[in-house]
Amino acid sequence: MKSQVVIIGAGPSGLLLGQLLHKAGIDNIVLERATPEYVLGRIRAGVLEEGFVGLVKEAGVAQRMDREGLPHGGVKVAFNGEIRRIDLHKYAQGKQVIVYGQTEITADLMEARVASGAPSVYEVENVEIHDLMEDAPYVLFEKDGEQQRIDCDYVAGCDGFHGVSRKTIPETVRKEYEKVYPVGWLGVLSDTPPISDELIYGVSDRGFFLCSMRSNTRSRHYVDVSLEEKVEDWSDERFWDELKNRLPDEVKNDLVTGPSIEKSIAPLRSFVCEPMQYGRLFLVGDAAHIVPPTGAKGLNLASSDVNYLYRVMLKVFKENKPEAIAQYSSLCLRRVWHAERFSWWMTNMLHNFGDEIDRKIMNSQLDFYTGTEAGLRVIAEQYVGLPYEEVT
Ligand code: RFL
Ligand code: PHB
Repeated sequence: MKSQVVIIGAGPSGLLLGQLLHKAGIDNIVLERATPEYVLGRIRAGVLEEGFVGLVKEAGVAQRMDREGLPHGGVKVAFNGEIRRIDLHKYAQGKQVIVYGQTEITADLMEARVASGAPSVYEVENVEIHDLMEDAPYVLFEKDGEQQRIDCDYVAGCDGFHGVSRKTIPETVRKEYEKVYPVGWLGVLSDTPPISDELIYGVSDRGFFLCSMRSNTRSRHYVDVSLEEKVEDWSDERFWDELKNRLPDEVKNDLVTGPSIEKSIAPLRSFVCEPMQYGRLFLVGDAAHIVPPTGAKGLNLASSDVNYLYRVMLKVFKENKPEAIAQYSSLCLRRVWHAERFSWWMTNMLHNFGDEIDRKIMNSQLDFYTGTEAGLRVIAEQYVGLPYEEVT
């Protein structure tokens, strides 16, 4: 087989990139280890920046998101038993975020790919990437026990944190930065109405909580738990009690509880791999970086990489400028480190890490950043997402 670009991984990064390239007439094959059902069963992000939304529109896959996505012009933060609102429209130049689940976006992208006729191979095994420093790299994989080969020009490693792409970059070339936090987020999805029409991030004496949503009838809630906790030990009743105990009095009684549809614990990690390009391989999304979910940046950062790689590929294939690939890593990493910093900072402010004096200082930070014009602008501009830079 032959293809201009081989995309490893059919998560949101791989599928969005594939759709954009296909639309631009750049042929690509997507290779995915899991089944489509498995990919769609993962409950993850829910908040999309305008940059992501614009890219999904450019890919021609925004019809359902435009219909069902919930525009949010504000977000709330609770601490000291009080709730404060960050007016995103006011403090981030009219910008907003869209609440629309990663599951839905992935389903829309999968459907669009099938309709476009662009090739995808699911349930592949033993993917290997070869000759990345040569003009003609190739990818080997097994499907139904048989090895197959794809000759290509470039490889996009969209295979998440545990994928093969990053590990293909020699250890002498790649540098990894990592921080693991001492808690995880226990998340519950339920068909219950959200407690508020906007997200509430909060910290209480008992720890962090987030009241989020997928629609006006489906909620997504989180509380932080120690890393030793097992999801099996959290009955629905125990979860709702814990959440209720963390909520400020003014909303406690508005909480509607119900059976969970999904329940899982996600670890909190900051991780970056530098560089994000090695010869003809580009790392995209979680394959290159992880942020703790507190800033809602994981998926949005993946889309910023997709944006840069797509525009670099347009330069290469449509303007015959192969030298354009040299800017990919530095363009991505600038934005990556900004999002890493924002997510790390939000995580520290909203969790009970450190000793008593750290907690007091974090509390004062929350007061400053949600209580002054200067502070509100700093949070709002980053929450809606920094703009993408131009690719030359
Ligand atoms: P994904 O979604 O992990 O997709 C990678 C795909 O690659 C496949 N794969 C392989 N395919 C072929 N060969 C191999 N050797 C392969 N190895 C792996 C995998 O099966 C998978 O289908 O990465 P992508 O596309 O870069 O997308 C990134 C986002 O998924 C991620 O940033 C966010 O979901 C992060 N994240 C969250 N972000 C937010 O903004 N808000 C959230 O609330 C939020 N919650 C989460 C999260 C990530 C979680 N993880 C990674 C465990 C909750 C969780 C639990
Ligand atoms: C979610 O709805 O799952 C969600 C929203 C915002 C975050 C993290 C997760 O920061």
